[in-house]
Amino acid sequence: MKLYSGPLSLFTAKVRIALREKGVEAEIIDVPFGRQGYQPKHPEVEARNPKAQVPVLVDGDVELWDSTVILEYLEDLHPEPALYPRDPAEKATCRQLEHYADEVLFASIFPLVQEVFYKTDPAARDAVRVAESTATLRECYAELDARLAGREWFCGDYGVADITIFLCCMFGATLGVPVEDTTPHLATWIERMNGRPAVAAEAAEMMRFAATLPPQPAAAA
Ligand SMILES: N[C@@H](CCC(=O)N[C@@H](CS)C(=O)NCC(=O)O)C(=O)O
Repeated sequence: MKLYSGPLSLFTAKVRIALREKGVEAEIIDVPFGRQGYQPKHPEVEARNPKAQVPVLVDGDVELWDSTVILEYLEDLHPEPALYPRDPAEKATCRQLEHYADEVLFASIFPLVQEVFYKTDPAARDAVRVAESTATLRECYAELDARLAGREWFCGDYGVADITIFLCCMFGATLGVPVEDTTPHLATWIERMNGRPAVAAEAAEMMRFAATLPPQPAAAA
């Protein structure tokens, strides 16, 4: 099994954590990535994904793109330990929360990626855009906090919803919007997530890679 992987790709990290949790060996092939973004595109990713994005999983004749599709394939192939609830309603809720994290939570983080990660010089950032995204992200944290009240994990046992939401919160924190004590259920859940070896190992690896990146190149005069 081969995984075309972005070292700092949140969507690939979902798959890497699932592989670790399930103890599945895969050859991880890092695509080019830096402060210039995903350029040049890896030729195998361009050839196998019409959207030319990571992650892409190749397992013999099976070629898959999109983290959600890949996670479901891994679950069918290696049902234990389960990362989705078995109960249909809980499973649908888990998928819904994953979709929420991918499409809503991440949408409030992406402007921060553009303003904070890609523009290492704070003077170059659009302060209004940063403030608006920060406020939207904090609203999302408050909604997630309310949902977690009285629960250990987001739906049933630990699983895909937790992994996906955690990665968004981790990105939020590294981009200047950490989960704070004002959302205590979410803060406690983050600690619980950090206590999982697969999650901690993935987070440490991403931080190590991020530390190797030079600041953005100076603009040409
Ligand atoms: N819905 C897709 C999103 C994948 C995605 O956005 N991948 C990013 C990296 S996190 C990418 O490859 N970006 C490069 C590009 O869009 O050109 C998934 O869940 O896999």
